[in-house]
Amino acid sequence: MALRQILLVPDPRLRKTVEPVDGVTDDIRRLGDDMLETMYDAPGIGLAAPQIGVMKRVFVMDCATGEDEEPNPMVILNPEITWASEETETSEEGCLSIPDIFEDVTRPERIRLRWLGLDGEVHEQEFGDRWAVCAQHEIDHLNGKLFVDYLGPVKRRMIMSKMKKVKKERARA
Ligand code: K1U
Ligand code: ZN
Repeated sequence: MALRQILLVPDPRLRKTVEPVDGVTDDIRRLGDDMLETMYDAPGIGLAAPQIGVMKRVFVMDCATGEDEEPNPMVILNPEITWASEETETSEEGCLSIPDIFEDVTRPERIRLRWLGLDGEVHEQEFGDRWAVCAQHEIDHLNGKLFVDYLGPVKRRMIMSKMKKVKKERARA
């Protein structure tokens, strides 16, 4: 397993719609392992492949809270939302590509997700709570969308200009 570098905004790769995977191969299994290691190390509760520069429809997530839930790492290939609730919920989101910024985003409260698993089987399951929020955030990444796109233009521009400075500082360090 290897830690991968997480891209920061602005980066054109974070604005692309990425391609489905053809199937489960050793490379895809390795990618899933690397993404989980990178996500836990960050630390985060999700990570999408384009965030490490891999332009494939793959994301990982583990929204189990350390206190009362066992770790539940999930590797999700070619996800599709097959149903979303009319009820919405607003919750605070962060992004490993936009570090140290947390803002409220409103999304459907529950979703039904269909995906290809590393076992080669198609799975379908309903998600709520943090799992639903995280899956929607990660699928947005696969379509080149970021959580700041849900904010007003003034807030979004402030965040993007702060991120340009952060990237410059990190490049100098
Ligand atoms: O996709 C990403 O950028 C990862 C992101 C996922 C996410 C967080 C919150 C709401 C929706 C999606 C993160 O994991 S940011 C870090 C974070 O939320 C966190 C880190 C440590 C412990 C708990 C949460
Ligand atoms: Zn993100």
